[in-house]
Amino acid sequence: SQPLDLRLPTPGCYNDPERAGLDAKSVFDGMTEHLFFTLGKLAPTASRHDLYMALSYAVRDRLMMRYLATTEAMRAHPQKSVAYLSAEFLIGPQLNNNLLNLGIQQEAEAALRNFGIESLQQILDVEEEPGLGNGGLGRLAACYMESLASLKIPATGYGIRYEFGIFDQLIRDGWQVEITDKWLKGGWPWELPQPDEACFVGFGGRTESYIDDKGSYRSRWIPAEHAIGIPHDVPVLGYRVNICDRLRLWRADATESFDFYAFNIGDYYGAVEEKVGSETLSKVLYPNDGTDEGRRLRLKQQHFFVSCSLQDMLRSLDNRGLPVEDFPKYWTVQLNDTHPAIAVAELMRLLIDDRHMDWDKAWDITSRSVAYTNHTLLPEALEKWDLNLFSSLLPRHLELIYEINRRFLQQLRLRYPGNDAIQRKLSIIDEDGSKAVRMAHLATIGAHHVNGVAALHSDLVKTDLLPEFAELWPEKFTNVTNGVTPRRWVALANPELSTLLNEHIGEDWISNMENLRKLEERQNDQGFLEHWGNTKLSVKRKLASYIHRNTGVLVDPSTLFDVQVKRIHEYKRQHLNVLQVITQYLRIKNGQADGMAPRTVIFGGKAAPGYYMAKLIIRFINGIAETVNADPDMDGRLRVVFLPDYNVKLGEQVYPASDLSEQISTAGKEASGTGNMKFAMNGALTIGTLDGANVEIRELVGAENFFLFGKTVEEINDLKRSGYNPGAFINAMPELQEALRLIEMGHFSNGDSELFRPLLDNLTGHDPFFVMADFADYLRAQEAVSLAWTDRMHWNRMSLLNTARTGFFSSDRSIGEYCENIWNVGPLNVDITCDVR
Ligand code: C3B
Repeated sequence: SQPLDLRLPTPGCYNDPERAGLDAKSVFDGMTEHLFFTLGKLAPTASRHDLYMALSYAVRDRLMMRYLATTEAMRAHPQKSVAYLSAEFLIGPQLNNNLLNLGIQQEAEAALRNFGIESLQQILDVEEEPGLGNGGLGRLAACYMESLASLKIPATGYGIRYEFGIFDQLIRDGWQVEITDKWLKGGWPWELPQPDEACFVGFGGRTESYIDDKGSYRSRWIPAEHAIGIPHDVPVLGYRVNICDRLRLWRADATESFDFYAFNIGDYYGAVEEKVGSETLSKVLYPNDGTDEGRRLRLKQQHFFVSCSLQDMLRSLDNRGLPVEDFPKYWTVQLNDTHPAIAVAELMRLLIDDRHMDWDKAWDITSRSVAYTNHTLLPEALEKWDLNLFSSLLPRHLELIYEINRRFLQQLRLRYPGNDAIQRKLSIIDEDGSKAVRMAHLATIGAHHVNGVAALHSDLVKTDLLPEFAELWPEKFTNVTNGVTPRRWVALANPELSTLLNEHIGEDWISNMENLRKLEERQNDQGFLEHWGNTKLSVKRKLASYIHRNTGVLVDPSTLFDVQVKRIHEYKRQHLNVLQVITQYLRIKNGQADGMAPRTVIFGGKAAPGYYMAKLIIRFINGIAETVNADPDMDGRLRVVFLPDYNVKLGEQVYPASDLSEQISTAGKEASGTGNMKFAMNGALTIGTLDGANVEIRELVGAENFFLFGKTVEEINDLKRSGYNPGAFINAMPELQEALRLIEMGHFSNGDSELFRPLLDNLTGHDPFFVMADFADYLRAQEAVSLAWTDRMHWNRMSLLNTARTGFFSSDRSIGEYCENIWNVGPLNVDITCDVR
């Protein structure tokens, strides 16, 4: 077949914006065409949603040249590509990001004016975001895809196209109410279904042995049911580059053969049931963040997307005439936590059963291709599958896992003769209690590298989580501190700050965040610091108006915006923050609030629907908010706001408008955090514990520009060992006693003294996350915050230094480290006649 001539559609347009379709007139023409032909609408009657769709299609057209050029370059000159396997990709709104990366935000705005729209924002507001993730882990995957493309690394993000993403959160009477997320209802213009590239996946059934042509015994799997995965591709454009990577999300369909069979024997309803059953596979995202639900459907989802993805990678070798043996030369497979860990067994199965490879060869290929990122130490988050469930769903995989395990345990016996304990401890099969498959062990044994997500976390993976594995294979274990993309989280989210930065240090920081260091030269420039403060204030005004529109609470933008947005979890300790707010409330009430900074305390985040304590914490925040905001004594001094339905879009409004970032998890519990980075880049100061990436943030911005408090990992462990008694801490703090007493009296629950009892019992009983132990020091650190706020120039200087010194947390740096230390991949050069400007 003729290779695609990408030069044809736009001849000679190199560096000519008009011919490249990137000028306002071309964007307008593209919109007009799509309104007419794609959407069946006439311009004068088009709604904002129509215009959003038309603009999105026009922008998508402009990605296609880069997308196809990338595919073509990879076909013509194969090189190693990253396969990022993740059950979640929390990509956020797409339109503005693509406009920014193409460099045509102004052109789009100009085009929109011809349709009577004054600002791009009016159209951006219409966009529905795909909530295909819970929180940090899913958002990290999205930042990494953006950085991969910006660094010109060929990559595919493989995941699931959930029909319903993370639920929408409403607040009713202070409680969280979950609403189904119908993100596809208006049509989503950013995906390209590719039914021609569908893959089959089996489930259940049995295995059988047979003798192959060469007379050797082999095993094969006879699944009881099948599903089809239809890829839906989302182009991922990098910042001002020609390459365009992709996100390949699998949607489950029923297999036709089964439908037809049942139909022919007259069992029409049986056929429909099968169809409904397999479509359910990609129906909904599990809304638990960091806890293992252990449900059959979830394991099915994991195997479904992993199998489709690996088949797709193998097929890409076949299509280019490359030998299967070269798999590790062309693919590096990254497991984003253990959710895709079944890949170790599935790749073995595909190589051994389908490609008839022998064990050693298949294991060599698998273990040279796969690497694993651990994102949590919480025991309840470490995936374990009940053996019966596992074998009923994936009988062939279990056989392979037994063999992987047998060989591994043999290796252990040689290394530690007579040490049965270590075998039990490291075995993939957990034999304590009811038997289970430990996915972290499977991933660790199958991977060539295992990394944690912040320096402290990676150390704890080695010392606490997998110490014996780390001793066995020290070179396998490494760290890659998380990062976030400066395009979305500064350039897009904070245009006010971006303009200031562009004017004073140039635009280079957007692709090289370390250039923000140049700001340090301005740290003693009074005029500049004032400008810095005013920029923040103008962003805070926008958030204040959002808060008023969405919650009815009026907040004063000149107060200190003290913000905690993240999933609601006991280890993240939103309740510690609330208790501190109650103390401030009491001090104001008692006339002891001299020197206290006037604050607006803002919360946002979803709780897993089955996590009772987290939902009660939301109710608690809203109870306090109601009492505080209704009390005239608090006017001008204290406001408490809970922002419903926290998501990427809302995050883009919140981070830039924050003065203080609350990163107050119990030391050792938050693997990294990434919100902490977004706040700091946007000039918020952190109040935080020595946990996750907070440690590195503090080192980089300087201890004097960070409000540290709380017990260290060692101190927490000591407390645990010596028998922690929260009562002792409570007794030493009269203010804390008073706060607890008020809660108990029903002061924040309209006299209901039972409402928050489970929370109080938890804190005063065993207090598993050491809230009481850290309270006094937290209060002290908050007083230091108040004091610092009184000297505004000094505050602005600290804020500036936070921005200047957090370039390290760009996901470009993280991805650079993965490429260099784990993946061994390099950039792809794509030549197209229409270079972006
Ligand atoms: C999260 C961790 O809780 C965060 O500390 C970390 O920054 C991010 O991952 C990204 O590494 N995490 C999550 O969101 N979901 C999980 N199941 C496990 C970890």
